[in-house]
Amino acid sequence: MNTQEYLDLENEYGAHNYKPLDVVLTKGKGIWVWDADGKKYMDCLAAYSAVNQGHCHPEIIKTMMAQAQKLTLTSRAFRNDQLGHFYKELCELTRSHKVLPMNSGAEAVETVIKAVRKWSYKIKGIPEDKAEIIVCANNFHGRTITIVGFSTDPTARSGFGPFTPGFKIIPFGDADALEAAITPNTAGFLVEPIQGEAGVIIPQAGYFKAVREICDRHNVVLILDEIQTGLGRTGRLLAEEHEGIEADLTLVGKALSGGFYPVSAVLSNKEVMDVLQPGEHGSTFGGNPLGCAIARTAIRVLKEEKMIENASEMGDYFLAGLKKIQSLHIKEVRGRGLMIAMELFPEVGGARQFCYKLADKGLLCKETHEHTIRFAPPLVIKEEEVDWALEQIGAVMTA
Ligand code: IF1
Repeated sequence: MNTQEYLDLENEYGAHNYKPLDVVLTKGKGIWVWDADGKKYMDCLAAYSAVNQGHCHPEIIKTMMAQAQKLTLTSRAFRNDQLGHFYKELCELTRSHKVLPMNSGAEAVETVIKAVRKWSYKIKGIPEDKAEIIVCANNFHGRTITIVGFSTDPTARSGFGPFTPGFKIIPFGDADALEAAITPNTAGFLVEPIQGEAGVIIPQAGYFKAVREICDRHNVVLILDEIQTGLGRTGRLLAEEHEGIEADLTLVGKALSGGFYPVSAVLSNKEVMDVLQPGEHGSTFGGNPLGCAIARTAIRVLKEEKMIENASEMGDYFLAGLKKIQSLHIKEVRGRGLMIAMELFPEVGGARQFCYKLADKGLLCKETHEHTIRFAPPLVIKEEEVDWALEQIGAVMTA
């Protein structure tokens, strides 16, 4: 089948809730993917950071095949021999006490909201049904009704109400606004260390130190959504390390499986997680042996193959290279590790045209909002490959 036939098939039978580039991918290996016509591209999106380990990582394939032939799903009505190991290895890696496994990122967010609300009633002593959770403007935490209910993006939320109450929105990067928003009923503060969908927005140095201190002083649980920033993307295992703080609760997903299978998790200290009693939360697939086995290998190769260090080095190199591109279109480049954004002047007329031009040259990336292009390749990218990417980006931006 050719590209047009695939597009026609999707358009006829699929819901139109996406507007993807018209590139039909059929194969991937490391940082490279191939389309239906055999054209090769560098993947500078990495499935929104779910394939940090590179496409079809051979070690993860091995684990997946072996586990798939043994046992895939038991439900949590019974135990399985992968879950405990997954818990222990993830706790040791992230210095957490307790793990609650789910599948998608949005489910991890929903899970943490339930846990924090319950903690606030049982332990903090907030009156039943009065808990408030503070979130930030321009957040992205997923697509469920509760989550889009506290989004400030009209496209994400319009037409989907009524929404779940109990959320308060403050500006991102403003510690005074957090202090001012806290009441005796505040249970938690949910925030991305770097706002991804908003366009890779990095807060000022010291913001999270101040946030940590404010949360401690008011006994407010600090929840970091590291679903996108976590697991090496920013050049550290968790983006919180750049800030010199530790969250009370951390959400991970995406790269937790290296892109093989939806696996997410809430990482918690003991006090919050212990409020959840049998029957109060769960998922048919959460903690399944196939997902756990895959995740164990996905986090092992991230460490063993020094992908986090590489993300730090290659991220600095990529960013420095982008800064050298002399183009009247570019307003700013910014990033941390391999989470990089190039913001264009609005007069240029949208970033998407450049994504198409880059695709022609064999580099896949995606605009976020109108005017920003995100570069976030798998963390296994090498220096000469960054050089090649910079050459293509330079050519397109200065043409
Ligand atoms: C889509 C963006 C990325 C996330 C954070 C939770 C979730 C996400 C910080 C939910 C998901 C995705 C989903 C994807 C597009 C995407 C995205 F452009 F919207 F912002 F990555 F940059 N927290 N992010 O970034 O995780 O339930 O999807 O597993 O198409 O919606 P999920």
